[in-house]
Amino acid sequence: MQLLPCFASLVVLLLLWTTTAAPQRAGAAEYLVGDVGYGWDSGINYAAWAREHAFAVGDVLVFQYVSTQHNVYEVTEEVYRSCDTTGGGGGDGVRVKYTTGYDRVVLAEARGYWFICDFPGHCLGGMKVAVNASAAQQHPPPPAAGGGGRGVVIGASALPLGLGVVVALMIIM
Ligand SMILES: [Cu+2]
Repeated sequence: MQLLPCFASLVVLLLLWTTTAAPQRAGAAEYLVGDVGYGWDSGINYAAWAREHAFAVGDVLVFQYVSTQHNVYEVTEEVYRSCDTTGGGGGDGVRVKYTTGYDRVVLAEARGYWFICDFPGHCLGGMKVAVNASAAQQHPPPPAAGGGGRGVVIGASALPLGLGVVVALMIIM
């Protein structure tokens, strides 16, 4: 009769062990803006796309597009709203211009980022995206150089520990 609760605790312990020792996703995330099949193009709701993700410092945005038809300007929030890159109030509000057709933008700082396409009419037509990179680590930091990943290390050390606890509990019961 004592077998059942003992077995139950064993299952619980094993579950605890596997969840805590599961390999973690290391490093920053990379996001293809607009996702596969769409990319950076006209007629896509990038506000909806951005809402689906939680961006953090170190993450990378990839803009994929036909370079003769679009470009990517990182701009101020003001220009993002007005779509006016001609420079109404002093500076033109354009931080960086990307034009290769495959641009990787690292979100290096914890702040808002605003991107538009500067081809005539595209920004006004909705080809713009705003993301906010949070300082809080959404992902574990990348492993140190040469390391094979934290998950492996944790798993290796947790295995004997987890087994030890299970065995000890079985003896007690
Ligand atoms: Cu465009």
